Amino acid sequence: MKSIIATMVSALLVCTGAAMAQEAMYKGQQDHIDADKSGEVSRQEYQAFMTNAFGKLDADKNGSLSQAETANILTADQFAATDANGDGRVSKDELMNRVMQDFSAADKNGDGSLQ
Ligand SMILES: [Ca+2]
Ligand SMILES: [Ca+2]
Ligand SMILES: [Ca+2]
Repeated sequence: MKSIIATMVSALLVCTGAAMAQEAMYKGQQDHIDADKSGEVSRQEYQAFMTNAFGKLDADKNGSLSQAETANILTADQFAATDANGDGRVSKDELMNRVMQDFSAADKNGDGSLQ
């Protein structure tokens, strides 16, 4: 059974992923997520897209995201929640951990892809 805190964290994760997906849709990048045009986004496709997104967001190419670099997609609270070790920067691992948890939360039937 999920605790209330776990449920709230899941809700936050979904919000962040949804915001990123919306951003991608807005920029006409949905084809980039569904790389093989199967009509579904697989875990691999999602991971590849988010890895690419990390590279684009990391404006100064220092390997981590500052709050300023994520200002368009993360609120201060979302940034703090993603910054697992609390060092004020979101590393690639921290982002990937979060978005892949988000993927799992969104994959309600557990088949490893999002329709
Ligand atoms: Ca696909
Ligand atoms: Ca950076
Ligand atoms: Ca961090």
